[in-house]
Amino acid sequence: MRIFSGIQPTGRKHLGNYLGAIRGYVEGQERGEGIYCIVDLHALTAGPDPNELRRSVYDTAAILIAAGLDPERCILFRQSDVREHTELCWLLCNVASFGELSRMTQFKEKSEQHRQFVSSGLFFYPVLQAADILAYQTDEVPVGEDQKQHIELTREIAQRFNSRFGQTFALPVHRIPPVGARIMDLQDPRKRMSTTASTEQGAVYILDDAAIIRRKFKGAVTDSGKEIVRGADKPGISNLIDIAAAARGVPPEAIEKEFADAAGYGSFKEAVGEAVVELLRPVRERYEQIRPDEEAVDALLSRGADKARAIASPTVAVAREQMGIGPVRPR
Ligand code: AQP
Repeated sequence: MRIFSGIQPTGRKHLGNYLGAIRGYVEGQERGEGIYCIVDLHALTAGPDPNELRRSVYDTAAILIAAGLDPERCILFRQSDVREHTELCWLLCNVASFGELSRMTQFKEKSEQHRQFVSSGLFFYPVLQAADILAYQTDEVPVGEDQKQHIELTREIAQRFNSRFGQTFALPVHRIPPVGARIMDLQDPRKRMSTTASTEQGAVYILDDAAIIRRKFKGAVTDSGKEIVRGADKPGISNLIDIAAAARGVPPEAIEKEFADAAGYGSFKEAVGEAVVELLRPVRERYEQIRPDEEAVDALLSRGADKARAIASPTVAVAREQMGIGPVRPR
């Protein structure tokens, strides 16, 4: 079982990233061969400051290790260190259609956000993601719900490539956690908690300290009524129930039962905040020990890249060959 996933570099990874994806990475290294990549090339699509981008790769690596990734048991690396990703991306661009890329929800949403300059990098984002995944003959991709459409596109591209040029790529499936696949913004629970679109109060960051986390939950927007139950007309409470369930590792029904007699939303919000404080505290503490030693983090990313390259390179060589790239070979 080969498990692969990529994550954008930033020191501001949020609770959605943690519950929707990072916990799945950690669990993945128990079940199979986990390969995890910090996607600095994808991050270029947001036009980051170059020095900030470089540093944020260390921030993310330290967060992932603090959350439980063990570089001795999985492969953790920086995307740009393995050039095979960009080469395969270009090969796959010729197999992905303009129409299907135009229909990607993330592209439509982000091009709205960056209306003054929509880069073609943003348009090709899912093709680079497909290259990341397919280069490793991936079986499973742990992601949050927002990435489901991109994984479906990856399968589509792989199938098309295989039928046009011959069997080359494994077809990956996405793995979405049963609870926590779509954590919503605390201030606007109809919107996904997001690094770029959420306000400071709407998102809880993995590195927020306990007082800030408590304050954000205290101020979380709730709904009319008093019942602590999930429902389409209760997006705020439904989100808080899901967060509490995911943080404590119990089904949402158990949370509804536990708080069935609660006097109101106030004490429930406090309890959810407390569960998240306890969940994130050890991660933040380990992060503080790991992050200062940039040389050590760099060395492990670079060892990870060597291991990743050794896996990706033969697949990309086959893809080149199948497409007719390179010299004529004697039969
Ligand atoms: N709100 C969320 N709930 C559950 N999972 C989520 N993920 C993102 N938001 C939520 C999952 O986190 C993983 C890493 O995401 P990413 O950093 O590569 O970027 P993203 O998916 O585009 O989401 P972000 O971090 O909020 O960034 P922006 O603001 O740029 O969209 C992915 O598996 C994702 O599904």
